[in-house]
Amino acid sequence: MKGALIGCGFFARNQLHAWRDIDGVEIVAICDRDAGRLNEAGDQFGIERRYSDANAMFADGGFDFVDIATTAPSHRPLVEAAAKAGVHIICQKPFAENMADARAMVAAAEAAGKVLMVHENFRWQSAVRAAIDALRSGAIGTPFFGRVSFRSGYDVYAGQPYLAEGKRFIIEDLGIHILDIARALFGEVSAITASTKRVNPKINGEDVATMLLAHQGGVTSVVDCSYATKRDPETFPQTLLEIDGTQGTLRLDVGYRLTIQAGGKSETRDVAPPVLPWAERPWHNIQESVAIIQQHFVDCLRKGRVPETSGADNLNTFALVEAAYLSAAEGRTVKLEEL
Ligand code: NAD
Ligand code: 89Y
Repeated sequence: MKGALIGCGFFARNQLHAWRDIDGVEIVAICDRDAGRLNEAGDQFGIERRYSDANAMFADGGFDFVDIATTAPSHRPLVEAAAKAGVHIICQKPFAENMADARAMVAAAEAAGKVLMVHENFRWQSAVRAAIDALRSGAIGTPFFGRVSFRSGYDVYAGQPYLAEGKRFIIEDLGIHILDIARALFGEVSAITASTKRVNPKINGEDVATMLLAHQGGVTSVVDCSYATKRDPETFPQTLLEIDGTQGTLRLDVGYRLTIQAGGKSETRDVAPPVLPWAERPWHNIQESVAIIQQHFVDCLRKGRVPETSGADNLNTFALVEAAYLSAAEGRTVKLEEL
């Protein structure tokens, strides 16, 4: 299976490492408008075909899928070009800049008969996945309350300076993953109430968001995110979980410790992710999930299955982002059917 990658920036390095480790997959071409980044990635990963223009790369072809690792403004034109070129697609989050673009991208891939997966990797983190599996196996009965929490003071702006510049920040960039985990755990959402705040005066968007979700299946969850939390231990990039069910409780605590209490017993497991050979702490958690989601994409293509985080699935996560901003702006609960 041959692939091409567009966007050789901060995060793409992880994706290129992960592709190199997947059996039977080769990245044969890369593209970036920035010549320095393009050549650095090409030299590091030994990729000869290099393009500054994605359309020229699509015209030359010779690959089965494209991995779009650019930021959101370029996603729609690149996904549409990929669909036109007849290749399968992985696209980074945030999937789009608005719902209309997101829906158009899903429609373009469907019309071309190609697989479109969003690189929504947090639900694939091994610690989070251990919690999802335990919950789905009925370990604590039927859940009725959940808290999905990400609070940190880590300097994300150093590696990703654009995060400090946008009008929107934490919900669109990070909350999107945490909302997606809430969906993976508790199902679709009927209504959301959100409040946001900017604590760091040096950025333009919000760096704190607290969201209350009413899930269709009856769970109430709190999704809280902060990049203004100065605390020891610094837990970046761990997502913490508190889930109460009819038969017990599940907690994913700091240090990747998963505790399940049910039937009078308490079991604590270490679900820490491995540090892959090319990974480094504290990013190893995210980096491992990149390898897992890319393997999932390849497995789905080989078996003719729809990826768990397909473009169509991600419309519901992206709708939560839009609904959260609307709720915070208008100071009201937003029903998802409004979007
Ligand atoms: P970046 O700005 O460092 O890199 C993006 C690169 O894309 C740049 O080098 C830019 O020149 C190139 N580019 C943009 N538009 C292009 C176009 N039309 N054609 C060719 N090249 C183009 O950004 P980043 O920090 O690497 O983030 C990329 C995406 O990855 C973002 O959407 C971000 O949210 C996402 N991200 C995801 C995770 C995750 O865990 N899933 C983590 C970090 C970042
Ligand atoms: O861009 C973000 C992401 O997707 O994961 C963490 C991050 O790099 C900073 O918030």
